[in-house]
Amino acid sequence: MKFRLNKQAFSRDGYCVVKNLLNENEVAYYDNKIKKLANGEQFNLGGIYNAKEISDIVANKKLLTVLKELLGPEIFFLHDSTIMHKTEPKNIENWHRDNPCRRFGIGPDWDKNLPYDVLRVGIYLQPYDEAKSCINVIPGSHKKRYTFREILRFFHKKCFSKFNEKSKLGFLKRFFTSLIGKNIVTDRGDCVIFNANLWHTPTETSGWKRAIHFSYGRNNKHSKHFVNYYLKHRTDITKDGHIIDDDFIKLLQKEKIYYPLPKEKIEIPGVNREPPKNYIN
Ligand SMILES: O=C(O)CCC(=O)C(=O)O
Repeated sequence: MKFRLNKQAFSRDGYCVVKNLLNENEVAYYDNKIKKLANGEQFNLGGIYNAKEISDIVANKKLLTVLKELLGPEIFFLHDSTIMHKTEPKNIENWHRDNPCRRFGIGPDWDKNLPYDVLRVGIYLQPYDEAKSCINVIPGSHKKRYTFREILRFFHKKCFSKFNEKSKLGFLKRFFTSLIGKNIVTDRGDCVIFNANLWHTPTETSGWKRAIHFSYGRNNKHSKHFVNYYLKHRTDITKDGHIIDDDFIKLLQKEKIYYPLPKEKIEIPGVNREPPKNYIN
């Protein structure tokens, strides 16, 4: 099956949508497995290797074909992954980046000579009619520090960050959210691929949201830092790489998408938001 990709728009905006990446049978399979794993609870499982019945999704042939179109013939799975079974509250808007160096221009992720190319993949399993779930992105924010939307995001954060689910003026916050970012509607089987350094946020849902997120990159320093960040700095999300299941590693090796697990934690300038003293990019 051939998916239509606009590579020029992907490079400019930092995201693309692959409608119906998974067919009905695949959606039903993964959806049921996640429902069973979650057992009716809110659930955000870090480490897809913890869920053997669904971990093969990272080697889905159609997905790998699309990713190779975007990144080139040699791609690697970068070891962070989350399985989601949750509802998102009202006023959830919390734009963030997923790369290690989140402040624009600070740290090796922003090296002008090697454009950032770690990609996040979100695969959604719930019908939009049921969950009303979107991912909201700020197009172009992976490349530009200041855009009109970015300035609005700054004011949004200053004015609305204290608004919680019960705030009477929450509608104002939601109105501004729709001005700032682009709401991408997600339906059963859809896949959204975005640069890990693109501002994005989930939006509120009206029902259970089931989704799987993980990342890919090329063999370069961005992938090296990303893997090290998630396995050695963010052990709150992923457990230390040493416990990754052997069968999962064999699957990655068979598909030639295995990125070596790091032995040591490395320092990544800019990773803690503040630039280190005397840092020059
Ligand atoms: O896909 C979504 O709805 C949001 C995912 C997200 O925020 C993330 O992966 O960091």
